Amino acid sequence: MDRRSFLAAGVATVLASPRAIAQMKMDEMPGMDMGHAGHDMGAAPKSAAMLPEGQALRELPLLANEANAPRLFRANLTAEAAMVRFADGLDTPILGYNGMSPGPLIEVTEGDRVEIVFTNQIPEETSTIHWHGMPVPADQDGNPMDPVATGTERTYSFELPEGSAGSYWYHPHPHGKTAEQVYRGLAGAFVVKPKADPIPAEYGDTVLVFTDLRLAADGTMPDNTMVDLMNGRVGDHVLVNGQKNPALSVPFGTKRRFRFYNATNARFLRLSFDGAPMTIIGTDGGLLEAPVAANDVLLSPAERLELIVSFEKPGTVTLNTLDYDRGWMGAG
Ligand SMILES: [Cu+2]
Repeated sequence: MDRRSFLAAGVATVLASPRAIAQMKMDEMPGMDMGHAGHDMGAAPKSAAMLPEGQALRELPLLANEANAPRLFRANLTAEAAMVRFADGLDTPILGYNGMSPGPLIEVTEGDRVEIVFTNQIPEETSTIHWHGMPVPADQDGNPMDPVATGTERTYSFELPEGSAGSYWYHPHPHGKTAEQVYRGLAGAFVVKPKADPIPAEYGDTVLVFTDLRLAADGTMPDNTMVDLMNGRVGDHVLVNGQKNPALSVPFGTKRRFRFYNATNARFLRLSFDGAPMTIIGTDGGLLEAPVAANDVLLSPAERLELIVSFEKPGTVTLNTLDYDRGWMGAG
């Protein structure tokens, strides 16, 4: 056996359980509770829908650059209704960018000019594209004051300054509909590469977008409940690039670069590889000045991390989500 694989596995089911939701722990600051021993939680979906697991990890398709000029990235993104198959035999209506969720991966280089023609084809809803964390002018950042009506388009254009390399993402930000449009599928990764990358190219650059899916037995996504509105929406399945517990094979004895994106609405992800050392090399703000070795990492919603993982031995390595109590608010 000369290949080594990892499974991105395990829903931290305690986060979705009624008992956890009934707790009132306002004194615990989210993000501060790194001390307690985590454990591997099995998946226990509340719905009857079964998702296939163990499929080969889908690489996010790149958004093609249609410009043929240096330092210019020009492309089209359309927000639209689409149909996907998460569970065997069930079609799920979603919203997707260019028909897919997560949306296509945007990859540019610092210093590039970016022009994205955005078309809103969501029936009867305004939308925008917000460039999360990116240094873009206020009139280009897709804020709720700048809605794009259904059936219309607008071009977002901005220049990414030197020093802006990092892991960002894009998502809608219309008034009153942001969370819903995101959980229905509208979110994508936006990577700004440095001109001179200190990380060796042979480590690759694999983007893992974690989303949180709630699926009814008929394959549809249920609307938000009152608890969702209070606590944020937590689903039944953590997906990685739209798949449940996908597998990736890499040659052992190699190092790989990953970008983790927490694109869930309200789930804190504590992630750990069993048996493969992790080194944090970057955060929301781009590369760190010095790498930090870590046994596990915590990603709050919307947060990103860049990591190097060292696959030293043959065999299977599992990426687990560990128990994390973020402190729930509720009536119990
Ligand atoms: Cu955002």
